This record gives sequence, structure tokens and C-alpha cells, in this order.
Amino acid sequence: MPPKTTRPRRVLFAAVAAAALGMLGLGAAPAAAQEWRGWNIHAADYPNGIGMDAFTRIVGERTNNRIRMRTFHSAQLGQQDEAIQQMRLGTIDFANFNLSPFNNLAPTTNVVTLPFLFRNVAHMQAAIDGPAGEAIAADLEKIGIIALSWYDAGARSIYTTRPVRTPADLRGMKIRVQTSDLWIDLMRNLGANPTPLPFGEVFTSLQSGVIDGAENNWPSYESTRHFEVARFYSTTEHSNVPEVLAVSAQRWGRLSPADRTILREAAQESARIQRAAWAERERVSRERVVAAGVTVIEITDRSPWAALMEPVYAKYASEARLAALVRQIREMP
Ligand code: GTR
Repeated sequence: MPPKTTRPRRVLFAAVAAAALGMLGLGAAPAAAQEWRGWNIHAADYPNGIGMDAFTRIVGERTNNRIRMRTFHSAQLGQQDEAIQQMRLGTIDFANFNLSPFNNLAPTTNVVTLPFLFRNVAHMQAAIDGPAGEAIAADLEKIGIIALSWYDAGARSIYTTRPVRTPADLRGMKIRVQTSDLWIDLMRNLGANPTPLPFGEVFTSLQSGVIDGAENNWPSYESTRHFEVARFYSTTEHSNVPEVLAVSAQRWGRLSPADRTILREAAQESARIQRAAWAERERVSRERVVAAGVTVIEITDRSPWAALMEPVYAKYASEARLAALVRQIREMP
């Protein structure tokens, strides 16, 4: 009979070996079902919620529910900056984020946030599905976030409690921005007084007069009911920053190559679904706010606005790698 100590040691060795293989992504996926927690800032019926629900459904189907994902919609797991930290720590497993809140953490995200960079949605999609996406995914991986696909977020415009037709009208107005240095400088250079706030605090801040306006796309302006308080929407279309569907590197590191492929493919399909839902919702949201009596101020000549953005490019896109990416994006057909 072997001595009693041999067996536990062998078991221990097997466990360590399995863990090592798992960390390398080489081992078979664990038999026990995994429960993944997902973060979404928007409501379930927003295009991004529809995209995320498609993602989790497809992953469940293709892994026979070995990987079970649940999205907590409507920022139930916290506001954006906290959610990014939780993703990095691995206490949130997947999420959809706008890229602007990464501006201070992942330098290339500044490029796609830059004002008046993209000519239209097709140009933004070509960049994010191509060179910009590749560069951003590499940057995000360095901070523990694995990008799987890219969502649309339309063009962002300024909305206010008083009419704004020119940058001069913005002078001294307190305008909410996302928590990003680039956004603070962008708004400052337009002449406004930038006020960084979490998305979830914008409505009450507009109501109480802490801010005089904010900026966002049609669906966010409508779904958050900001339009009930800020009744003027000026179509500045100053930024077309896209969004990412991402997984925490903590989880990703433990997935088998086959499961990684399943997740990547599901994320691509989810992005197609989100983009189709997005195009439709942009139209519907605009109709809804107009029907509710919002004054849309059409900005037809954006050159006076764009002219003020030179310092933002100088500060956030002059480093060689970023300047090259800006050039590459501008030269895209
Ligand atoms: C929305 C975006 C959110 C969030 C929000 C904001 O358009 O989808 O992820 O970034 O804007 O302004 O905070």
C-alpha cells in the first residue's frame, strides 16, 4: 500500500496543473456553469440593451448554458467610472461602455472622441472596425479590458435650457460633460463652463439649475427625459465617439480558445443587432422629442465650432502614435 501522504499530494499537483493550464487558456472549460455579471448604463429596451441581451442569449445557446450571462440594465451595478474599476477588478464580467470614460486611461480612445473628426457614421464605423479599433483594443487590454465588438452611438449635440446658435451663446453656460480631460477642454474651448458629472445625475442637475445643459445623441437625450428640462437641442454633432462591448481580462484569461471564439462571434452578431436598432432608435427618439415640443436648432455651418477645436487636437492628438492614427482616419475613403 502506498503511504497515506502520496494521494493528497497527487491531487494537489493535478489541481495546480489544471489551474496553470486554465490560466494559459489551454485547459478544457470547467464543467460547472459560470455565472457572469454584465453592466449596462441604459434601460433594457435601449439599442445597447437589445445588443447585450442578444450577446448573452447567443453565448448561452452556443455553450449549452455553461456560460450563463446576466445583464444588469439601467446602471444597477453603479455609474460608469465605478463600473470600469469593477471590470478591471473582475467583479463585473462584461459591459458596454462609451469610449470617452476611458480617455484618461487608454490614450487612443481620445482619438475617436476628437471633435469633428468623422465625416459621418459610415466613416466612424470604418475607422472603429479597422485601424482605430485595433489600436484601442490593444490599449484597453493593457488596463484589463478585452474589447470584443463596437457599438454605434451616433453624433452628440449640445442641449440647453436657453437657445444656443453660436459658440458665443454658450459663453459662461454650465454644460455637463463626461469625466474625461478631453471633454473638459473641448467644452472650455467652445466657451462654456464644463461640469463633469455621472450620467445618472444629469437630470436632477438640470432640474435644480446646477447645470444649464449637457450634450448627447438623440436616444440618450430622449430616454433619460433630459428633453423635458433642457428644451433646446442644437445639432452641433461635435463628436461621434463609438462604444465597446467588452469582457473583463480576469474572466477572459480563464476561457478556453473555443469559448473565446464563441464570445467573439456572439459579440460581432450583437453589434450588428445593436447598430440596426440604433439607426431606428435615433429616428424615433428625434420624432418623440420634437412631438414633445423641443426646439431643434439646426446648425448648418459647423466651421465656427470646428475652428475652436485646434487646441484640443494639439493637446490630445499630437503624440506621434495618436497623430498618425488621426491622419490615417482622415485619409480613409
Ligand atoms: C451615452 C452613452 C453612455 C454614456 C452617456 C454619458 O450616449 O451611451 O454610455 O457615456 O452617453 O454621456 O455619460
